[in-house]
Amino acid sequence: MTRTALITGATAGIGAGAARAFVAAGWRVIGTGRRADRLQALADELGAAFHPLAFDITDEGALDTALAGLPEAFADIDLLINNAGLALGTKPAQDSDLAQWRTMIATNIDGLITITHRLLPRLIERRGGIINLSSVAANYPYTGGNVYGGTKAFVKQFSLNLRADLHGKGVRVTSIEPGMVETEFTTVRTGGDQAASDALYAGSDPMTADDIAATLLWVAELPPHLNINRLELMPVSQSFAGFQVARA
Ligand code: 8X3
Repeated sequence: MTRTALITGATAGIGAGAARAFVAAGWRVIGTGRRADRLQALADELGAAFHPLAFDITDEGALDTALAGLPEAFADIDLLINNAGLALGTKPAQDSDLAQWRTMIATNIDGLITITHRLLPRLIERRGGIINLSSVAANYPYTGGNVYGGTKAFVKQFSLNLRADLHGKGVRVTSIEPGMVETEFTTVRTGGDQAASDALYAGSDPMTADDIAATLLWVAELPPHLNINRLELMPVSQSFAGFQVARA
């Protein structure tokens, strides 16, 4: 039986890679995002198995209208991949822009919980699954991570708490916590600084959107009695640094 995945943030990066991987594996995919032209390009590429659904995840009314208008062939959603999210800013908290903090919370937390809340009844009915894109930033503090890391820690803990609430319902929930993946993530974070993005990834052999897409598909296609609770991934070139000490 063909299964249907709804992937948020499918206009680029991990979300677009996941849309391609899931369609190639025989899934139907609903790809959501703000940029209708990018979703349409993906629809042109992937054909009838892909349904573009353009709306802003921070706009609850638009989200409801979009979900209500799903064609019948895509209405039975088996898997929600909460991928939409962003980091804005690299400055320490004391120099950060409050508006950027609020935008991250609106997308990474408010948008994610809203679509999850809306789809939970269908996912329970179909004994489906939820895969949430958290980050290594949920697990390790770093300078400039402030609210971004806080939102990703929320996503991780929300995932684990969903597991507890969904106990016995047959619904799988997974928190995926990637480290460095080369996508538009850093150009978005730096307000379009391509040189900063190139410098960050240069020579580091970072993970790719396709690496994470393959991981998402693996998690989704595991036998139904298995649940990956949390999965943290890094490129081999990325590891941990120590504490810092301020001296008088
Ligand atoms: C961001 C992960 O390692 O690029 O979610 O800061 S990292």
